[in-house]
Amino acid sequence: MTAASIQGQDFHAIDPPGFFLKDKIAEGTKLIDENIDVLIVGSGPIGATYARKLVESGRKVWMLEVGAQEHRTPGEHKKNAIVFQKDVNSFVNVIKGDLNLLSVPTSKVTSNTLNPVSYSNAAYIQNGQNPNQAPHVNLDNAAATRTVGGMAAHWTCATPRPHPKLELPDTYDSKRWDQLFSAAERLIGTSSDEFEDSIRQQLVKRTLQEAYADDDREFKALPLACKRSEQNKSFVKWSSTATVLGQELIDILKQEPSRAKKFELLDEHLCEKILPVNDDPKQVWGVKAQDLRTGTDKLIKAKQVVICAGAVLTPQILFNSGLDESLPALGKWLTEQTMTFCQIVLKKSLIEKVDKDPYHLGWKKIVEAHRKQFKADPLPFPFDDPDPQITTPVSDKYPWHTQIHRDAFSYGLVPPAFDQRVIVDLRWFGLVKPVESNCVTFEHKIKDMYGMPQPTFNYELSDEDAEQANEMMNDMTTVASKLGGYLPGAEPVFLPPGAALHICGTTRVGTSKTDSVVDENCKVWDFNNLYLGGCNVIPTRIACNPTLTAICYALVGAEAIDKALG
Ligand code: FAD
Ligand code: G3F
Repeated sequence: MTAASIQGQDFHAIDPPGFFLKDKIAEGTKLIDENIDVLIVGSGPIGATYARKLVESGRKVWMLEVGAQEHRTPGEHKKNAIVFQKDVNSFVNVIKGDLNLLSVPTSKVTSNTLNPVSYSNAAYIQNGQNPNQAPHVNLDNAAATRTVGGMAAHWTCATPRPHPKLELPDTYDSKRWDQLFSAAERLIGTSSDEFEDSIRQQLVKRTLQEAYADDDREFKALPLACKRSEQNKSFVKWSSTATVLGQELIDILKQEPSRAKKFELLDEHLCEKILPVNDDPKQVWGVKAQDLRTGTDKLIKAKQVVICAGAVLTPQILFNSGLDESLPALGKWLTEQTMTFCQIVLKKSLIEKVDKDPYHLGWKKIVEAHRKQFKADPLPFPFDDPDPQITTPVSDKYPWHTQIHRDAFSYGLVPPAFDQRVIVDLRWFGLVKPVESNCVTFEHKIKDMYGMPQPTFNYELSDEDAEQANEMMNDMTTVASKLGGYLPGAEPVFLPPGAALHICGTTRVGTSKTDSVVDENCKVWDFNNLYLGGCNVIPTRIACNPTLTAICYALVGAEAIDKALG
């Protein structure tokens, strides 16, 4: 049972309301005044960071999440189910099912082969599409995951630190950043060791280190937020919102609802807008939310409000609250990485090397044991040999982030004819410079399927970024050629814009209201008690996976809120 069952008072009993709301208050609206210190919108890893820190400081925290709690442990990574660890391929369909595209241009064409008796028309808005989205400036694959845990319910867990010169924002000095990254890595559980014992990890790493020996290029373990089980070496526990919340907060959530609870999560609750205090527009009174199961509106009072609803749905809530005019940078300066992808089948010559144990890493013994048990297996790799997880980080000469690994995503399903042990994925992520005109705007009249303003993208690469994407593609194919030949159907491609799911900048941190939305503490300009979190606050171009950096900002935000609460 969630706190939704704590009865709010009927709205008409409250006099005077104390907040500003233009909408007509629907009958049956509940007013919730539970002496909440901090109300967090969004249960992804960033909302969880705020929650963990603030509950630890003794604050009373409530969290709203539009998605459902699907797992008995709130925010658990779905890949921690053994079925997906046995077959990572099948996880592709989970991701596909969870990602909801944010802006789909309206297709005016129905099918030419439709039986002429059937109903057919080019409706104004069909299937949640967006008639105002120009296809050539769309972020076609930009999506949101609406579930308790957010995208971290199925993320890859890659948590590298950004390059200090090429990616890292100058919001804090290097000492402060270093402290923040260490704290963020502890919170999410980043490690570079969990795949190091794998034969394929060692084989791929050594092969590339040798191929680039003259170039001084670094190939190393991809930092991943996960932990290999001590009892069962083939099981990896992937970090998620549940990891960030920690056992104490999860235990609190499992308790029965009561006024004394320090932490509460209301799932299937849509935050529609923030409500300013009646006579003080700098002060937020609370939020207007909708309980999607009952359709009841709830007006929830809180001393501080934090919105961590993802890089597009966070500015959506601010827009819906009428803040687009007072926050001129809202939705602007959007960056999304360019992305290239291919999959290779490992070279015969590399696989044949394994028996000989050329690097004296103890492969011989492992292979012999495997061969003894599985005589018919032509491959030397044990079935539970962990997948390779390697990166060659952003550098001056190669200014892109890379992942040479196995990963499930909504693309890259390996055909059953191929043994997955010989497949390696290559994903390259490019830097894109923030420009004001790259943005997400919101429609006043068109609503998404949750009744919120429809997002529309306007996103174009500069010539310089396009050139760099081309170089990045060439680099990926060169690295691929050292490892093997392309898996048929997975030859090198540029993925559709938005595929990285690393949108940043839409509510960026800065020093003035004209070109940013929040200050260095993640507090919204002109507000006393409204904070934001997410990759949306990252103001710089960034090629590596941005969530770790977003956690750093949330740590700063949580500290500022705690201080403000006194
Ligand atoms: P989210 O995780 O998006 O959570 C926001 C939450 O807010 C959602 O649960 C949403 O339902 C909720 N919400 C939205 N609107 C409302 C509303 N109006 N009311 C109430 N709730 C609302 N990043 C990395 O750094 N490394 C990786 O390896 C990596 N791998 C990824 C792999 C995949 C397949 C995907 C899809 C993403 C990956 N990412 C990765 C991106 C990463 O998951 C996100 O950066 C991260 O989850 C962002 O956290 P967040 O809490 O800001 O937002
Ligand atoms: C991204 O969002 C992640 O950050 C990567 F780590 C992951 O490999 C990729 O999605 C999958 O395309």
